[in-house]
Order: sequence, then structure tokens, then C-alpha cells
Amino acid sequence: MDLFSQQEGPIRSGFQKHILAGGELWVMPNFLSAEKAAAYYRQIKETINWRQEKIKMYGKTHPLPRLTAWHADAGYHYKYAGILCRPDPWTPALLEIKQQIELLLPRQKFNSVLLNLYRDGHDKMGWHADDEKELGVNPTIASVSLGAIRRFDLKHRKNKALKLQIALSPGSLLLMTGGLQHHWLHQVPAQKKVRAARINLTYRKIIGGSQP
Ligand SMILES: O=C(O)CCC(=O)C(=O)O
Ligand SMILES: [Mn+2]
Repeated sequence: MDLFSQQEGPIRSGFQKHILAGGELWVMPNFLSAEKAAAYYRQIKETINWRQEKIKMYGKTHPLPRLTAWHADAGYHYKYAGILCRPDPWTPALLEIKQQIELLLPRQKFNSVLLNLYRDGHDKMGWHADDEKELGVNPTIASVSLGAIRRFDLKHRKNKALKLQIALSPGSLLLMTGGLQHHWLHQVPAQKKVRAARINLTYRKIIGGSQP
């Protein structure tokens, strides 16, 4: 049994299945055409109210090394790394992309998206798992890349020999599902030679909306 076990044919065959050690990772390189990906990149970069969040580490406050935004159905807050995200409403572009992903995954409905803007290769995201309790057990997370190509690294939490690097190109869709968040960590490392910006959209399903 895997994410697409009841779905042979063009949808399944558009994906590359990468790993199975306790979880599943699927990549569809051509989820969006180059033209669509470029148009969404421009539109999203310009219309989103990007925020510079701060994190506290060892008593000191640091700016997060990227800009972020959180768009969700009303009432769906999200907390990660001590940052509380209050939802902004869906924009037409974010909703359109969400619906296109849901067409591929008939049993999955997302209610939120976390946006990351890596302004250049200095911006990054450290090793982590998307294992907040609001995502439930074995969440399916759908991640769309726009703009510059960046590296996405994964490593198994226990078995040091298990690791993977993928280049995420614009218009690609990556799915993380099964027990991936329990057994693996992921990161987007700095790549200081990269000059251009990248936008990442990670669609999620938050369980139990709440007012903080
Ligand atoms: O930028 C990416 O591809 C990864 C983003 C990510 O891991 C996250 O938002 O939790
Ligand atoms: Mn993540």
C-alpha cells in the first residue's frame, strides 16, 4: 500500500517515488508548466504580505533566514519554532494551486499553506521534521517550488547511511507522506552562489482549528 496504490496510470506515472524507509517521498517535476510556474512566481512574490519572523535561541532573538506567510481557512492557526501564525485569507493563485494538487490526490483536502521566500542562496531552512501535533499522525504535505532551483536534503533520524539530495526545480511538486516525518529530517541548505529567489508553498492539513 502506498499513496497511489489505487491509482495506476498517468497520475502515478507522473511522479518519481524516492524512498520508502518508513515513509514516502514523491516528486512530480512537471506539475506546472514553465510558463505557469513563472507567472505564479511573479504573482505570489508581489501580492503576498511577506513577514520577517524572529526566533529565540539561547535567550537571543534572531531573524528567520527567509520570509514567510501563512494562508489558511479561517481559524486555522499554526505554531512552529515558537512562532504563532495567524491565517491570512486564501488568494486566487494559492487556491488555484491547491485545487490542482487535490485533483491528483482524491482523498486529500488541504486547509492551509505555509509560504517561504528564500531571497537568495543565503536564505535557508535548517534540519527539522513537520511533526507538529496539529498536523496529525503521518501527515501528507504537498510542496510546490517556484523560482530558483534549490537543494532539498533528507536524512534518516537513526540510520546515518540513509540520506538523499534532490534539486527542486520551478513547477515541481513534492509530496511527503506515510511515516516520513517520524523517521526523517529535511532541510534547505544555504547555497551562497545562488543569486535568485525561490518561493516554496507547503500545503498542509491542520486538524482542529483554534483561536489562540
Ligand atoms: O522550502 C522547502 O522546500 C521546504 C520547506 C519546509 O520544509 C517547510 O516549510 O517546512
Ligand atoms: Mn518542512
